[in-house]
Amino acid sequence: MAEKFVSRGFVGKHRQPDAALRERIPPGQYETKDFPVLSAGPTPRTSLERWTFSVYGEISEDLKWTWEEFLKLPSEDLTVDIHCVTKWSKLDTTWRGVAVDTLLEKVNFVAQPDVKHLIAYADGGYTTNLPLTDVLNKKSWIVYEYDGKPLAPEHGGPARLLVPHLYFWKSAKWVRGLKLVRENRPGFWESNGYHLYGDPWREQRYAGDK
Ligand SMILES: Nc1nc2c(c(=O)[nH]1)N[C@H]1C(S)=C(S)[C@@H](COP(=O)(O)O)O[C@H]1N2
Ligand SMILES: [Mo]
Repeated sequence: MAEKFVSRGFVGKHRQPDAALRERIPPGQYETKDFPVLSAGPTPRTSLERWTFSVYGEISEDLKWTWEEFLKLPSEDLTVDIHCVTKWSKLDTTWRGVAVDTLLEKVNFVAQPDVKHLIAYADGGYTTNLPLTDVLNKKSWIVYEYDGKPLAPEHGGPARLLVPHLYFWKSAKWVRGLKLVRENRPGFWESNGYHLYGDPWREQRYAGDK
């Protein structure tokens, strides 16, 4: 009995990560249980009374939500794996937030066929670029809870973008708006040597990586 417990709990779970879990770690990454903080500058502090979220750019009418309005939007709980370009991956992270589909619902993309990209803008000046096809169809969210609690300021609270299928630098912390644009222009890290797209499964870490 005791032996069986030890072999299953110790060898099975800790010594040899199960193949299904290993398959969820992209090439060149390792799994961490920690949640490292990576910020290019100080943590901005915007009060919830002054916080707004905007969708603007190449659209006929800008959209804007206050914090109170944002919390009333349909939200969902999600469990996803995240992958940082500095090589850590974290499995089964749990979040709550609003799908970007919900925010872009009223935008008439049929009338704007050239608008195929967006730039996420965050407090503190951070930006990152994304193709529209990578944020729509339940691929990205504006999240405000992590692990059942309000998102901590150092991890992007009150709200951050979450794009789990791309390297985590695309998940802009303290995000305040999405600007719809025609051209795919590099954001902050993309202008500083990171890949324009950033697919962890293709190891698109730096500009020039295929
Ligand atoms: N506004 C903003 N968002 C950001 C960053 C940043 O410096 N500023 N860093 C990015 C990078 S490089 C990573 S890996 C993740 C880190 O998120 P974390 O600190 O919650 O782990 O946030 C991304 N989003
Ligand atoms: Mo990163």
